[in-house]
Amino acid sequence: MKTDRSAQLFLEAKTLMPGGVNSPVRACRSVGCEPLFVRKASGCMLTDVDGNEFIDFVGSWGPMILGHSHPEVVEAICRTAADGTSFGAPSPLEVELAAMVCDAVPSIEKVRFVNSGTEATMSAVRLARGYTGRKAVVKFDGCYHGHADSFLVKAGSGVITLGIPGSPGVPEDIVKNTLSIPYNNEAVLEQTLRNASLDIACVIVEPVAGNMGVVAPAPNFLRRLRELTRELGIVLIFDEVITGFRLALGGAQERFGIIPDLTCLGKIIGGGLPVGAYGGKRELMEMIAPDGPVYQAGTLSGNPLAMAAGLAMLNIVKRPGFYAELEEKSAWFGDEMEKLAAAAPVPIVLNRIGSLMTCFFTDKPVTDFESALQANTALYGQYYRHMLAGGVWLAPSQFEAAFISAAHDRAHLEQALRVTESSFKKLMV
Ligand code: KE4
Repeated sequence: MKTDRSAQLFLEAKTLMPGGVNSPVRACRSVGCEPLFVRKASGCMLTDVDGNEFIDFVGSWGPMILGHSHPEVVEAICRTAADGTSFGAPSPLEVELAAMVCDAVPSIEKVRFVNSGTEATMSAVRLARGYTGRKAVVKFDGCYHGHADSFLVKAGSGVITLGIPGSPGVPEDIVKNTLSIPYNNEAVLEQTLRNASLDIACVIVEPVAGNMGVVAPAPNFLRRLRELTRELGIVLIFDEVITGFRLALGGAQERFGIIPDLTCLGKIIGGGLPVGAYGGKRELMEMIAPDGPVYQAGTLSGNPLAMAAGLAMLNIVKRPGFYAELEEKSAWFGDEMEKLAAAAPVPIVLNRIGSLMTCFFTDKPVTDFESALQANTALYGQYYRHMLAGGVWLAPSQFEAAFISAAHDRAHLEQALRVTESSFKKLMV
């Protein structure tokens, strides 16, 4: 595969930006190759600057549930841009998108738009601390909630991909208020939350983990978490930046029937433009300035261009049958992948929920961070490189998700299965 132009761009990029990228995982360090630079994308296909084409299973890490350059999304962006992109003043489109989010997400009575998932989660934690007057935050090993200081404790995604233990620059007295405990472990959860000395403001959780690779909640885990936090007056925050509008119109909380106090959103609600959001019960959200004393602000929050992209995308995903069709296609693909994994020369465990999946190169079930870390990342690197050479674009990390979109048709998925079969056969321990 010709990659001269990407190589040239990467050389220049590295002189201008840390690692030559604007987000660490894109540097492809953990899969033993240099990143390819993308020129354009349409539907489920990406085209790099050397003209190579790939079936895309990253989808910009989740936003592209419709596939790239969906005509209705592009049209909405172009039409809106002609009237101005950001005013720093209220505009009708944010009211429309807020109404749609409040209508779709069971826990959200009021919502505040921000510009990224990180802003959403850090603001939700600040709100929980302001509401309860308590300091401690409980998160789960392997879950990633963005790069705000208090979350960089045993975090997933790029933090574990790059083997960064936490991060320099995060003062000890910030992270001393963050407790990270094992995902899916009810006993440790109960013991921790009942430890009154811990002064816990909130628990933040990915209701389905996507940042240690895909790990579903154990059957009773979310229910127990909801019961305990309600009993102890601890704010329960669902970080649905990945799962929101992905696993159902109402996200994981609709799929599992567990309603948190606050929900964080991102990715899909921006239609590919930078949008995050946090929302929840009126009583909590009215603590946020200017109604209440908990401060949070943002120059580009709610800007009409991003709102228009999000509205266009949500107007399509809320159409009857959208999730049923995505679910059926993903289940079929997952079943075919299971067959290939069973026939592979190395042990592979496939975790899938809805249109999210991860192939773990391990022989044991992956139910938490500890078991995810048993995966053979060198084998994942081989898999990644074979798939890329075969024209399939995967997450450049064992600890991420693959995303199926509405744009992945049967022909593309069958092609991806053929490349997977040949890639699995080439794997060598
Ligand atoms: P952003 O600040 O990157 O918009 O969102 C942070 C975030 C919060 N919560 C969850 C559950 C997330 O998955 C994320 C970001 N996801 C990663 C990939 N797993 C973004 C990719 C990247 O960091 O480049």
